[in-house]
Amino acid sequence: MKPIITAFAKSPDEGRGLARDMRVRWALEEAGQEYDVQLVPWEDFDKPPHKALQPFGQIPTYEEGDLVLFESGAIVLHIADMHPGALLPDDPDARARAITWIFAAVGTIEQPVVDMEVNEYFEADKPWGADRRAGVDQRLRKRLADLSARLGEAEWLDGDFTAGDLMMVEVLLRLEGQMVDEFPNLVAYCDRARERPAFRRAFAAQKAVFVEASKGA
Ligand code: GTB
Repeated sequence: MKPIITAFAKSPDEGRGLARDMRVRWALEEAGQEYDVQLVPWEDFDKPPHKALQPFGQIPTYEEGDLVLFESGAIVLHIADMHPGALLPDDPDARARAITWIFAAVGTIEQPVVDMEVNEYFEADKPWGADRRAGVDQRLRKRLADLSARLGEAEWLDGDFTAGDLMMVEVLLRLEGQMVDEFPNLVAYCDRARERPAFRRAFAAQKAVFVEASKGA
């Protein structure tokens, strides 16, 4: 069954692949699973049809028959489960460790990344904005330093490429040209991942949506 995912009708990232449908597209491409995309305009995010799929009015979502999922990490994990051998190792311990990295990506690294973005967009002009930013930066830098130390010179976080790497790279790419550049092994890790044919296909697909949406604008 061909799943349907949702994505921005016109992504504010202007086709840079930073919105969270990109990680779902990438996982589907790694799994060799065809999919359809339903594009959602901003003004429809909080309306009933979309909110019935995503209780917080966000993208991405994932529909497969009667199954409706939201939360990009859960969607990627489901895709990995549906395609044994593509994104998670068979060995139970290695599989559990790969899933741990999915959670580390969304819970431990993405959380201060989002704090940083919120500060940039909504708090920078507040009297306390700069102080808060200093604290956010400090926490994020410590997280990246710890991740960099753990990765070391390894190719991937735990053996072969897994859904854990996919999610971690997706989070790190949001810091490209920013703090992640302080950690050359994390930059090289992202570059390696970006060379994967599945990443390239997913990136091209999301970019094509933005290019099409911009025509005549
Ligand atoms: N925890 C959820 C998940 O992982 O699925 C978070 C989903 C989420 O934040 N989705 C965003 C959204 O729908 C789009 S991707 N926001 C609307 C809302 O919350 O009302 C986040 C995003 C947006 C824009 C850029 N950008 O312009 O660079 C990058 C990332």
